[in-house]
Amino acid sequence: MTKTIADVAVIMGSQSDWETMRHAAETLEALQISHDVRIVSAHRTPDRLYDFAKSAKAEGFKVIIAGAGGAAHLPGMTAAMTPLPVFGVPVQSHALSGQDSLLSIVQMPAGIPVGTLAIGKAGATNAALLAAAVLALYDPALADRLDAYRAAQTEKVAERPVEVSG
Ligand code: RP5
Repeated sequence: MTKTIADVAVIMGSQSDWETMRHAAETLEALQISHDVRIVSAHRTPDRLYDFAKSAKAEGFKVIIAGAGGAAHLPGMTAAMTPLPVFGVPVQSHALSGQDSLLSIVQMPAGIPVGTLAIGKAGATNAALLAAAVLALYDPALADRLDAYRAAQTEKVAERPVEVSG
């Protein structure tokens, strides 16, 4: 297992999840939050999952973002093996448009929490923002960057809609 010093681990079940999870990584990048991105499949690489989750805290990670699709047990299995906060991103599946992923991740029995975000890009982006909010509690400079990110977002919203031709 690769060792990297980073605050946030972004893991996903498959290379095919990257198109969604890249939005988490890009948002972390925009906020200058150190992160490490890995493919960890709960069913195809169970030993890798075990090694990652068991050592994540000792490696120095503070928050884990886990994205998966279909029978998406990656976030829940990860949360079961680490005391770190885990945010789950349901990746949009072909068969059921991500509803399977969403329900698999959100319906954790009481005792092991996974903070579950929206399906797809919005969820990946918001997982990064939620990770940022957690880290910002103890990092005033990051808190300022997060405030600036939100202010820039607010600035972009026009007061009135414009006509769109077509
Ligand atoms: C899950 O199965 C992955 O998280 C992915 O969303 C889905 C499909 O994986 P691939 O068949 O594209 O590798 O494990």
